[in-house]
Amino acid sequence: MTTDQKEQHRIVLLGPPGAGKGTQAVLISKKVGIPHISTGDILRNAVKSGSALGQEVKAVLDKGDLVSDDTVVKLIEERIAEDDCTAGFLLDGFPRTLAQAEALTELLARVELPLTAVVDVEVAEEYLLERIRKRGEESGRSDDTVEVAQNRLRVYRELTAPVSAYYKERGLVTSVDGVGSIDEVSQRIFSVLSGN
Ligand code: B4P
Repeated sequence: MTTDQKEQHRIVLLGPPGAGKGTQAVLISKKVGIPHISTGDILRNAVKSGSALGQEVKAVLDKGDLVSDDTVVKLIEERIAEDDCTAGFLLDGFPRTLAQAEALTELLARVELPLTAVVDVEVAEEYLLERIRKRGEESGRSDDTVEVAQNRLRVYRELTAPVSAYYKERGLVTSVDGVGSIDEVSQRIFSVLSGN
């Protein structure tokens, strides 16, 4: 591995819906200088554009279910092959299932550029529902109603929580307390990424 590769950051940000992954990802990508890749943003943009993919995924997002692994893995494969990802990237909201995690491992093994860190942002459910409800009021996101958020949390417990265990077995995960101000949480994440 060259010196350049050692300094690269290929990071996955895990956590339940509303944990603040998107909020923190913007700050980390700015500080570290790597692109922020959010599958949630990519899918919402597809819905807005009215593309064939957008029409397909709208109903899934509105219910709080997960878009198919094949679709999301293909989106990520294409995105991380772009030039701006050669120096690293931050994945926010991906992988969300074990199948996605396995696909990502294979994808990165093929190019010999494994993940350098997985950060799991932990927040208790009582805070999550309140944050999501508030965001729904402010942004009007159609999946931010309490009812849909409860389904998203159920989907998280069943399908996404095992992803954290998958990376724990590989010694890659550091958990970070996601309760506190946005600034406090980012300080915790930055100290994990800088190895302090
Ligand atoms: P995402 O866009 O990933 O949304 P999220 O998990 O709800 O949000 P996040 O954790 O990023 O929270 P945020 O920072 O915004 O996914 C949306 C949907 O897309 C999914 O339900 C699924 O259908 C689909 N999808 C996405 N990826 C997929 C995949 N890989 N496979 C299949 N389907 C996929 O923060 C939430 C709120 O809390 C904000 O209002 C924020 O201001 C506030 N907040 C943040 N930090 C805070 C703090 N420290 N204190 C108080 N409030 C805080």
